[in-house]
Amino acid sequence: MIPTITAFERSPDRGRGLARDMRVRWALEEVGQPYDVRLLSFSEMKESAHRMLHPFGQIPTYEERDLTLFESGAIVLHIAERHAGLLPDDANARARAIAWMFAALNTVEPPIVDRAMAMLLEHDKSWYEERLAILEDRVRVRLGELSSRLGDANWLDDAFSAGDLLMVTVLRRLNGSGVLEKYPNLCAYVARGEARPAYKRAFDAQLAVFTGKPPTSR
Ligand SMILES: N[C@@H](CCC(=O)N[C@@H](CS)C(=O)NCC(=O)O)C(=O)O
Repeated sequence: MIPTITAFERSPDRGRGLARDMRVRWALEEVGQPYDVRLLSFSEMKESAHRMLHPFGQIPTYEERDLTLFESGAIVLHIAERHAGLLPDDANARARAIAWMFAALNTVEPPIVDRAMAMLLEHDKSWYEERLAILEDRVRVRLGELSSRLGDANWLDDAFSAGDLLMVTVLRRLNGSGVLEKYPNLCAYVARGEARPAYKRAFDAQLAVFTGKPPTSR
């Protein structure tokens, strides 16, 4: 059965791969699983029909037979556990890859999202510049630590895994910000992720929703 995910009918990022359905699309593309997409307006996301699937009225969700999931990390983990290609076979390596999934969403993403939210919602406040500096420092601390750990490796723990998939989608939020660019190995890491054919197919599919033009990379 083909799973169905939900995505923005009109994504605020204009389909540039920042909405969190991108992670799910990318994971599905990596494992070669076709999927359907149900597009939702902001008001539809808050209606009770969607809240039955997602208690917080957000995207993405994932439906497959009698299973409904929310939270992009949980969905990617589910896909990675059901298909080969996103988690190593070795039990210890698999546990480490899952640790990187949590690290991406729980340790690296929060300061990056806090910075983005401040830029979006607080830019007119008198204390904005001061707060932004604090938030950027927090991002820099995490990037510095991640950069040291990655070193000159291609991926976080040997082969590409769902941990890298999530980490790349998290770091991409900083593309062009001038913050990520201070860490050349992280920029190269993100570029490696973006160069994967599965990433490109997922990106094109998400962009096509916004432009209304069919994806080119299939
Ligand atoms: N932790 C959740 C976050 C989901 C989330 O923030 N989704 C955004 C789109 S990327 C959304 O639906 N925003 C609209 C809203 O919250 O009203 C996940 O990873 O799935």
